Amino acid sequence: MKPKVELIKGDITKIHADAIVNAANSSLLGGGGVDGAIHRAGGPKILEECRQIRNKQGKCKTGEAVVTTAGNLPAKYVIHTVGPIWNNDEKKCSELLAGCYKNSLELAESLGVKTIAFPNISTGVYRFPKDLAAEIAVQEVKNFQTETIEKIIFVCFDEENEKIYKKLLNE
Ligand code: AR6
Repeated sequence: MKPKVELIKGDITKIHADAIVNAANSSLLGGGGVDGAIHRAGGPKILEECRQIRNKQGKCKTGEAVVTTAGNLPAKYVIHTVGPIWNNDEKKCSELLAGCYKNSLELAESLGVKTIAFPNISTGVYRFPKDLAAEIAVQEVKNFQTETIEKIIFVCFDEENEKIYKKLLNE
């Protein structure tokens, strides 16, 4: 099945989807940016579940993903993935970012998720170049083979990302 791919400009905490993805850090204990927004809007239950995951498996490695429920958010699940911090090693950073999308999608598939929303992972504090990050995100989403996911939403918070995704998705 080929999922529908959509672009929305706005705040991912407002999205009604089965799963929203969080651009977390390896501590899983929250931070700023979209991570801060998700924990603020979702309430303490998400952090509590993150703590339990940490107690069980330790930190979350870059490129990997874990899941919690979504607390007070309109989604069912939050998939927390850890993007790479951009360091000019384009090959390595690109592989790790691709892993974030692929592992999040695989986790979503295993949960029977039909709709999933992604923020622009690593393009904030982690300084990944936005053009390259968008190319990787769109490619991973388009390559993904799925039986359950019907819709994938890219949620762009800033205008620059919105422009980049608009152009890429119209090609
Ligand atoms: N909804 C959707 N996208 C958002 C929102 C929102 N409410 N708020 C920001 N963005 P960042 P990173 C966009 O910095 O670069 C955190 O402290 C933002 O415009 O949130 O992966 C974590 O704990 C940008 O395009 O995540 C980590 O320590 C994108 O989300 C670190 O930041 C990602 O920006 C992760 O850095």
